[in-house]
Amino acid sequence: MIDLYTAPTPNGWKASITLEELGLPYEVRVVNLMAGEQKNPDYLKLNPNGRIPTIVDRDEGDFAVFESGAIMIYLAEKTGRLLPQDRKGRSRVIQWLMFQMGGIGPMMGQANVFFRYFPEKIQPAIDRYHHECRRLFEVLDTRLADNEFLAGDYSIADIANWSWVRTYKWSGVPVDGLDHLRRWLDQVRQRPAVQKGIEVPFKLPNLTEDVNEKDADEFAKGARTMLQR
Ligand SMILES: N[C@@H](CCC(=O)N[C@@H](CS)C(=O)NCC(=O)O)C(=O)O
Repeated sequence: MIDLYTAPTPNGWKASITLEELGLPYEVRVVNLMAGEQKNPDYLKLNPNGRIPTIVDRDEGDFAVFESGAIMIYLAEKTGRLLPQDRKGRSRVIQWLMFQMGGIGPMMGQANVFFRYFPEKIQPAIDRYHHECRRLFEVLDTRLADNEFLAGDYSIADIANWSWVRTYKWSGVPVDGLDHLRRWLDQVRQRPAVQKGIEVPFKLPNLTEDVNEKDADEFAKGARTMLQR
């Protein structure tokens, strides 16, 4: 049994979708980010960075893993699935996973901060992150033109990138003209494990694939409090 400490965000969905895909039994522990629970001393013992997600593998002496990419690799290795075992295949998946960890995630995260959460609209900062996200989306689109998935068979690289890119409307980044990316977004969305994983720890109002502006304002107010911690 695995404990999953999470909240309804892209990094959280990376872990919950992976657990669902692998069919591993897990218990959800909701971390209320707006209330600052990610900074509680007990939680910091599991995740020194004070963020979600974290897993605790109770079958392995309560072994804790933080950082969503490290969690995905740990779970894939535990089961021998979603990450090839040959050196080149494994490297390809890890390259596209790192592309998400070092590029898509941080850039979309900053786009959200400047486009959605900052009370002041600093247009050059918004433009900078929107431009960089669009550039990264184009890299994915080019890759997906000749490949059904990012790195061979469907893998943790697809789960990681998909969990973020699906929120492109929230980040304000257009996907017009990126037909291969849109094909892949739809294809991954159809997977039953993905549909379950994105409802963990609970279903969000319309903030991801559709953005309802009233819900968006409410959410942005709460998210602003996190920027001060
Ligand atoms: N590099 C970390 C980033 C985790 C992260 O930024 N999580 C966000 C939610 S998507 C969070 O916990 N935010 C709370 C905060 O900023 O206090 C990972 O991939 O696990």
